[in-house]
Amino acid sequence: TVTKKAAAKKPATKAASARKAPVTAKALQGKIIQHLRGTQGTYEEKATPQAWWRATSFAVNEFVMAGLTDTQKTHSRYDTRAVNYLSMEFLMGRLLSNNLHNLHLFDVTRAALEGLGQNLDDLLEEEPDMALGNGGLGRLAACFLDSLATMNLPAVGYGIHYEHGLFEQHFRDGRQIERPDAWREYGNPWEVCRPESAQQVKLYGYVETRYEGATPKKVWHAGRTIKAVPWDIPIVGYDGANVNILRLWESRATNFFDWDVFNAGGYVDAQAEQAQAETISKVLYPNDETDAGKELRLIQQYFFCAASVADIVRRYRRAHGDDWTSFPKLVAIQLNDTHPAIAIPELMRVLIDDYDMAWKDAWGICQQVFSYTNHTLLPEALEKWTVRLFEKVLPRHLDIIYDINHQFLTQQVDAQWPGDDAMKQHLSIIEEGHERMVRMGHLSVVGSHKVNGVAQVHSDLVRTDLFPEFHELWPEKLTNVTNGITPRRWLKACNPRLAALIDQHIDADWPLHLDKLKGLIAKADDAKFQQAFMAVKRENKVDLVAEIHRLTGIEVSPDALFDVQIKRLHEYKRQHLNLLHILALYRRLLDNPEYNMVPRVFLFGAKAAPGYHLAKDIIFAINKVAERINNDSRIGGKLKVVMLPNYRVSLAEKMIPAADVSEQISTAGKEASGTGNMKLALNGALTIGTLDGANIEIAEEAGADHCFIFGLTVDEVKALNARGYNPYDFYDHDEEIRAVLDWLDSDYFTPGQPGALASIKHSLLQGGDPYKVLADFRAYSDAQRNVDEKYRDGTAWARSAIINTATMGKFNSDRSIQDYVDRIWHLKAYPRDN
Ligand code: T68
Repeated sequence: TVTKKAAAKKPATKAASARKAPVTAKALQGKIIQHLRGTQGTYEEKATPQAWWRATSFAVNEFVMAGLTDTQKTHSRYDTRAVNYLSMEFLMGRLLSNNLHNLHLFDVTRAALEGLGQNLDDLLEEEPDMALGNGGLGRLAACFLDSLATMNLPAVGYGIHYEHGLFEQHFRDGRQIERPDAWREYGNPWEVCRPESAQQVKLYGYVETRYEGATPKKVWHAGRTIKAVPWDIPIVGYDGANVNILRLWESRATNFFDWDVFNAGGYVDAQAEQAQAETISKVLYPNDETDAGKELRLIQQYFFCAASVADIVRRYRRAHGDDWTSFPKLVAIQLNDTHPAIAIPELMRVLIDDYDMAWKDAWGICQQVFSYTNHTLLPEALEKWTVRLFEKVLPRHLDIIYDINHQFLTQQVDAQWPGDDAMKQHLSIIEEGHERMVRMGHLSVVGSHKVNGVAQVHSDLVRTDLFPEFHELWPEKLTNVTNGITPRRWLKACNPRLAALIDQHIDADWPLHLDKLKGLIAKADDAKFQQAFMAVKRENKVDLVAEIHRLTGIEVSPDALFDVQIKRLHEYKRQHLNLLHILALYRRLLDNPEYNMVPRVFLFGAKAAPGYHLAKDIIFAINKVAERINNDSRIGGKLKVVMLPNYRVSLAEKMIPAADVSEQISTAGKEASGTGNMKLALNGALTIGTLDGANIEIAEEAGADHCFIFGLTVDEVKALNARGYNPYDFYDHDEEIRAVLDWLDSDYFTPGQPGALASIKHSLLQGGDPYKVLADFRAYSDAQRNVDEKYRDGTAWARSAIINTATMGKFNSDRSIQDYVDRIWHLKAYPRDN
């Protein structure tokens, strides 16, 4: 065993290792063939592309697993402090390309496959996306895992092994159709099942109070027990760094089925219990930014939190037994939004009920261990559960929450605001009303030592608008960690041409030290570099043109400006503002065929929550407007509109490198951060955006001359709301706004179906335009005019594009993780011994 002192001597960083592949092409060929024959049971002449992809993944996995073993040995040898990242969502995308890049195996694998008559790019397309998330929140968790491994930080991601990830999106006559996602229908070469680490999770039942010793003891008699089976996905750090794990829990029935019922002839009944238990990890809820309050969702949350807490406690006890003194020194638990907040009362329950710890000690541990990240201010996304549901599903946890709340209100709140009952009601974890509710946000704040927002403006609003009294009570608790993205996936792997160009001009270790991109600023005025940079962009656009054609049959020109809006469909993200502007351009072109504009392709990618009707109507409208515009010969190909189906991580990887303009046009104060904004700017797109979320910090880094900022600010939105916003002011007085809204309401875009697109106009007028689309329209249109003008000046555009790439170093997720380490987790790096 190694003493703490020895552990402290461990170097915190390792010099970037040689960038050499750990294997020759010849040896790798041997491994691929071995897997093709030995694990896939096929052979070269017969193998399908699927089988080649699998065999290649298994060959690469040998290196992954070696790194995993070394890392785990290192962690256990030094008894490391680790962060446990609890998240309902991990939007991993594909793993092969990323693992190849992070292991420096990409080129050698390409060569090995070439020798076998296979093309690596084609095989990469065989891998289904791991779409176990909705959007930014889930993708952020995936980027963070990449950074944690790369930075040699001990970390485990905990989540749910959904059988079906986010639905597959199709369009039928322009409307979104959902189909189940079946990412592991044929197995997944990266995951390892760990039956030895399975856990039991209890649900339902009742709580008995036993009066035996000095203090009464609560005993939870659960009504059901479910088995949680872990699947581990190795997370490969960049450049020979650690391999951490993402542990995803699958639900199973505790007994395969009830033999008594079965023997009595009730085969179907016996299976019912199994089916019910397995429902828990069956499917990812496809709602972003809403809270539907469904029983199954609460059970999903508790299921993975209980299994994860049990696993964390098991790992700790393996080294420390019943001595809990080191627990808060070795364990940090990060709650990715309030979805895993139930882990707080669960750890309390384990410590108190299972290990007989005193309340005060258990609570002290919880507050040291937990921290919480807030990702939204939207009221409809702030989670609340009815007390009634809690009582039924988690009766013991409701007790514990009451106790936490009682202590909090009578001690902390009363000390700060003596006798102020209104304040108690306001801050209580329990919301009073005709139906009493448990406020998961309040529980998370009370139970955590740190709470962070995800961009500066968002964190400021968390302090001033969302939790001002908590901020007054605990001035040190609320902090900011601006989001980031991994430059390995979002530049090196997805944009190999740009990565190669960058390699020629700055140190090749920029994927570890993204600030080094600043070295490109000196090249921004260099005509040759500008040419090379824009040549890369153009080649990426040519690739995307082919993909667009393959997916939609629509032909677009790579010489047009590519204007890209990719994100979940939500009113606050304002895809309909983009659409109204497209309609305005179309109308200007029809009015005046000479209307002077750079040919432009408007590209969209977006899924709508299946129950979010207006969002689906906006998708339908975009598709219908696209159909009409793309087939209108009168406008001379100056305008094209394309909504690509089934937007997901792997499609983002194709669209982002080809984007000229990045649409970040949310209503100020609504987008907590955004991360697509960072990916697009890093790949040389110019942002047209509002002063919202991380756009503000992007504009600060790139400089105002290299973005197109427009629209109401957070304060102006507030002021407008305060004096009373009336969208008719704009409809009545702006002729163009009126014309395009009326146009949408006609049957121009939906021949024979008048009013098919009316819901959008309705929401913007009678609906009160809650997201201020009309108020920002004119400013947006003017900003788009500036985009157009700048694009005509190729040199100015190239210069700005280069400066965008050069200045995005701040948005490396390694920097975000370092902020978490410094402000919240206080972890130390442990490069693996090998
Ligand atoms: C996003 N949130 C924020 N939520 O909208 C975005 N919500 O501004 C931010 O950049 C990103 O988080 C990362 O911080 C989400 O993506 C969800 O997907 C979600 C899912 C379920 C329930 C609530």
